[in-house]
Amino acid sequence: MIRYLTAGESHGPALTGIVEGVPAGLPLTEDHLAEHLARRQEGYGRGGRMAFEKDIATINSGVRFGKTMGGPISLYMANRAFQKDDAGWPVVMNKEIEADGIEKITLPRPGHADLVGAQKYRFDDIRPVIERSSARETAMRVACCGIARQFLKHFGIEIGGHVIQIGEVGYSSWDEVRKVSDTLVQRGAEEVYKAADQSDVRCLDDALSAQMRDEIKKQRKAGSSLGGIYEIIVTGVPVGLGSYTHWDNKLDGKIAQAILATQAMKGVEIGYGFEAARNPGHLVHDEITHDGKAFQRSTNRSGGIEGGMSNGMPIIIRGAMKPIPTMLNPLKTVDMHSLEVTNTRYERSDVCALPRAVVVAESVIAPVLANAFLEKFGGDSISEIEEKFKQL
Ligand code: EPS
Repeated sequence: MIRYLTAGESHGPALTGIVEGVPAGLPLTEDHLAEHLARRQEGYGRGGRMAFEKDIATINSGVRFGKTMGGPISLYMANRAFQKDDAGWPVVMNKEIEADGIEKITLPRPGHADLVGAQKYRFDDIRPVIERSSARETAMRVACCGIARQFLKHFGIEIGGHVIQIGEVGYSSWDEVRKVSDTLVQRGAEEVYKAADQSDVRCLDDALSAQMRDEIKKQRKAGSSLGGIYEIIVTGVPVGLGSYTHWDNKLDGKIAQAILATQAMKGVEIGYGFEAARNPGHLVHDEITHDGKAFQRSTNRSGGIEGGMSNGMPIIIRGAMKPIPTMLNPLKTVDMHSLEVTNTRYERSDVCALPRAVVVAESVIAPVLANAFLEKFGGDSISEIEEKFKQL
């Protein structure tokens, strides 16, 4: 099974990742990881930091002659902000004593990990919480998950996402969202993300893209921030990934966990999701057909998952991201030291990270799908897995 761990702080020297459980013989180079890392950095609404970070993951172990060796793969990614923005970090990293002149951050931002993180770990300074809870960590997540994504691609499974709503701006109705989604699955997920990448808000509709940009501009001026909804499509999925036999084997449950475990995510649905709750059964379930070769479904309202298992139809996931808690226009908070009621203080941030978060969401579900695939067709090497997969 593929497992990964990331380490590193937002303004520390680097992010590190370890990915284990990748079968031997998978073609893998730094260039394979670079594609999605670069995509994650593009998007309207991003903050100043993305102008100078150039995320490149260096592979330090587990790969030889461009192929995995079956052992742990370690990745390294430098933070350019380490030089540019000291944040007190270079000075205090390897000292046991508290350095003079390093200002403590004591104003927790509503909606952020700041206050609870400081309470939980008994910090009198929010800085350590900010550093590790920051979405900077998603850069290494995309790199680690890029390996699982490369594995899935090898077996014809592609993942692609696009934005369907930013703030109030989005497709006019559920029917429209569904129609867009139905057309997209015909194109295959790789084409979906490549087409979405043509828009700097990652929306496939040009008119909507322009409105979304205006909405972000408006909230930037107002000193606020924006979230939204995205859709992720997975194509090429074989029947039977996941299982109905135990709660923790269910593919939809695992996908939901991966999405909600991503910074700022507040909601997830699969297929008709919440819409299924508003409709009677005959308008929700997908009728079963057979084309002489295989069972099919006449529609894909279940979003490719029935009973916690992939049913061979494309998997459709929608995720909701909240607006970023760091805003130019302050909210009320309480100083952790003086207990004085005051305003939050602004730190450099993105106004809307949703277009970039789509790439993170595409990435985090890759290990989930790869593991469900390995559970069914698993082996120690790619050639062994290929043999099992061909028998399907
Ligand atoms: C982030 C704050 C900003 C973002 C950062 C996430 O960084 P900074 O505080 O240095 O301006 O740019 O995202 C990234 C650096 C990234 O690579 O995604 C936060 O507080 O979560």
